[in-house]
Amino acid sequence: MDTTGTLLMPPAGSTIAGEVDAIFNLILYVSIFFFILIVGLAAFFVFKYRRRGEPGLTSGVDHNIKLELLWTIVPSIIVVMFFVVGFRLFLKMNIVPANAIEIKVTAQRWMWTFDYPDGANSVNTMVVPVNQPVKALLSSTDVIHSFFVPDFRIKMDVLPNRYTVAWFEAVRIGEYNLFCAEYCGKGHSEMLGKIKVVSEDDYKEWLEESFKVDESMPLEEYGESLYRSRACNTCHTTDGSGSVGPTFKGIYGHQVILSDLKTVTVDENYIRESILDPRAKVVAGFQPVMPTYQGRLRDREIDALIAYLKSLKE
Ligand code: HEC
Ligand SMILES: [Cu+2]
Repeated sequence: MDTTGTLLMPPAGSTIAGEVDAIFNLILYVSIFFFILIVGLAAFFVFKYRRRGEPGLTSGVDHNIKLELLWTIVPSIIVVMFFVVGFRLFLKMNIVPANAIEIKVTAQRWMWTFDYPDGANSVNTMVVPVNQPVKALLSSTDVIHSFFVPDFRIKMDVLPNRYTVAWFEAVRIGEYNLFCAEYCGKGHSEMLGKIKVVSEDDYKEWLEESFKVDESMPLEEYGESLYRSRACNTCHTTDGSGSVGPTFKGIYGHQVILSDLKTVTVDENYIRESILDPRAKVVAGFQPVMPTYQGRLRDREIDALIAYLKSLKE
């Protein structure tokens, strides 16, 4: 397997990537060949038949059947060939192997959430086993995003109110970039994820671990890890500086002014409500862009986040 990559693309990292590259290169080189041929001939004839002195007699030749047949049939065969190889790969990229592991991928401004078959989940890092087909079942909670993994040569729109599917089989252990390839607002360029390809055993172990850690960690510490793993940090800081959302520094016990100019004191219930139903009370001066975590955080996780916010004193 070629692992050097090209000027345009990183090394092929999935079973279909090599074929995508082959077809891309085929079309690219055939196009370059004809570009040079046609533009070269056009330039040559412009020069050869340029006007010289007084106009003479015009040539009586108006067409050439053989030449016209040649330049109609040859390109037709070439484009039909492109269609056939392209369509075969298109089918391959769209028909998900029956033994694929299904992982639910949820896009929202501006993060990715992954839900695995047996209840584990992760944010912004998708963990998958190597040499195993993986079906990503995609949907969005807000606007259109796009699931793009250059190493795997897959890109698929992620829509609200509709499911789309992308599948891949990674061929090498490693970490690959996941981009959102559809402009989705202010944080679009930071909507970065990773696809972590691990061995079959490591994958199983990871699934088990992901349940264990949170039961044993102290709440405050667990909350801090959730603050990062649940991507709260993409919109909230803990050092007092402003971001998309208000800073968490010293927030607990503070009075906040809401957009309807009422005042509330930040306590456990307010934090809980802010996480589960962010639009119920919107802080004055901020856009109501926080996604709801309803159904996405367990009670212990919410408790942990509350404990963590409490610990961020001024
Ligand atoms: C996409 C950006 C975004 C993400 C991600 C996000 N928030 Fe928010 N959050 C906001 C914005 C904007 C506000 C202010 C507007 C509002 O109240 O809805 C806010 C408000 C809050 C408030 C009320 C703050 C105050 O000063 O009264 C809390 C608490 C909160 N978020 C907690 C969280 C937690 C916990 C997470 C992670 C689990 C999180 N947020 C993830 C954008 C975000
Ligand atoms: Cu996006």
